[in-house]
Amino acid sequence: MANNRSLATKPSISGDIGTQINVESPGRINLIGEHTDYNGGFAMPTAIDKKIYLQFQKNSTSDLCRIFSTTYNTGFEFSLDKTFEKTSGWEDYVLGVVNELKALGCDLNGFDCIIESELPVGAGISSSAALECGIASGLNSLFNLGLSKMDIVRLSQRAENNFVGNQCGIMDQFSSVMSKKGHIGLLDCQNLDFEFIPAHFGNCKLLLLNTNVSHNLANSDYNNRREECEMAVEIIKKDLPKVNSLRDIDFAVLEKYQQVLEPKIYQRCLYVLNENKRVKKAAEALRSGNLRNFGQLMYKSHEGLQQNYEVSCPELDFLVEFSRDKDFIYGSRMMGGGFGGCTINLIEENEIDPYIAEVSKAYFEKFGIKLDTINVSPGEGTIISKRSLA
Ligand code: GAF
Repeated sequence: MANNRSLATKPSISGDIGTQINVESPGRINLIGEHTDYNGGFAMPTAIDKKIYLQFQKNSTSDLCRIFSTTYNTGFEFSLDKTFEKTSGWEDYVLGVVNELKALGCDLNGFDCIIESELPVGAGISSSAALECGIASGLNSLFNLGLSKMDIVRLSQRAENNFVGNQCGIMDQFSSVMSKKGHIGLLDCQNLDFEFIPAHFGNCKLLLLNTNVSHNLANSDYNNRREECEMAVEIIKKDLPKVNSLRDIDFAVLEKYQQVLEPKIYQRCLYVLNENKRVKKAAEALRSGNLRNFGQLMYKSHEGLQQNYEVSCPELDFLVEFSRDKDFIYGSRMMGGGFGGCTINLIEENEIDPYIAEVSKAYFEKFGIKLDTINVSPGEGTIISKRSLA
């Protein structure tokens, strides 16, 4: 097969050919604004201090590429000259990016890449976007391709849309590359404005609770939500040709179409419009330091995702409900695409340890599943460094 021969041993990036490129490619969190990105709406993501680390070096071949993950002690190799076959594994994120680079006519040669990850897979903190953007950034530097950060964001998104088959929006790739340490971004997904708001959370911290479930229809259900929103836009556009996304309609317009749209589709649209409104309020709450208000908006976001957008699951709902009567938790909601993964919680720092013990016990008693926890803070977007080898 052309692209998925396994590579059992780590290639040595030892130092005899040219330059070594090191990339730190972070995962992301999203405080509020879920499933709004592909609807041209608003979100509040940031990169985090947990990352994928990648090392790149040219090898002496014109087309052999060797990729090795030290985290999973496995690798694969592929030839640039051959057509890539999909594997349905992590390899697809690498191959998808290389495919997009080839489609742009980039001049690539054989290379070796070693990957180490501290991002759990399936937790909803975008290990996939981190891998895509890390590969794209590393190859851009290694082969002097001259791509801008925005080119890298877009081609990584295309890799996921075209090769992996997940019709994701731009939020994950954008925040992994563009974030600023210590800030939350207010991302306008229509014109890609990114306002940095200082992440002043007072005596609170951000805590992720990983359900450790990933309900297996995640990709198809995600794509299906996107299609439902696009169907609504198509219908409304017939009368209002300037409408290109749900961002272009307001509540009054949506009300007019309530009888025309299927009830489920109307419900999806209503969620998106409400969520956009919440994000703007949340940005204002963060700017003015009103964290209680911010937290309440997180809870409302979860309710919308659970009831109207229907992308939550019992495990996520349990964790959010469990937090509700705790005064030291300001807000809690599912994060990311849904159907599993993490909740994000704004919680008073000195309550974190006892809360983890309490919620982990309750979660295990209910589902028989171990709860994982991840402390996160807003980190810098992609960091690239070069080392010249003698
Ligand atoms: C996933 C997607 F990749 C993002 O584009 C976004 O839509 C998110 O789900 C939901 O907000 O992470």
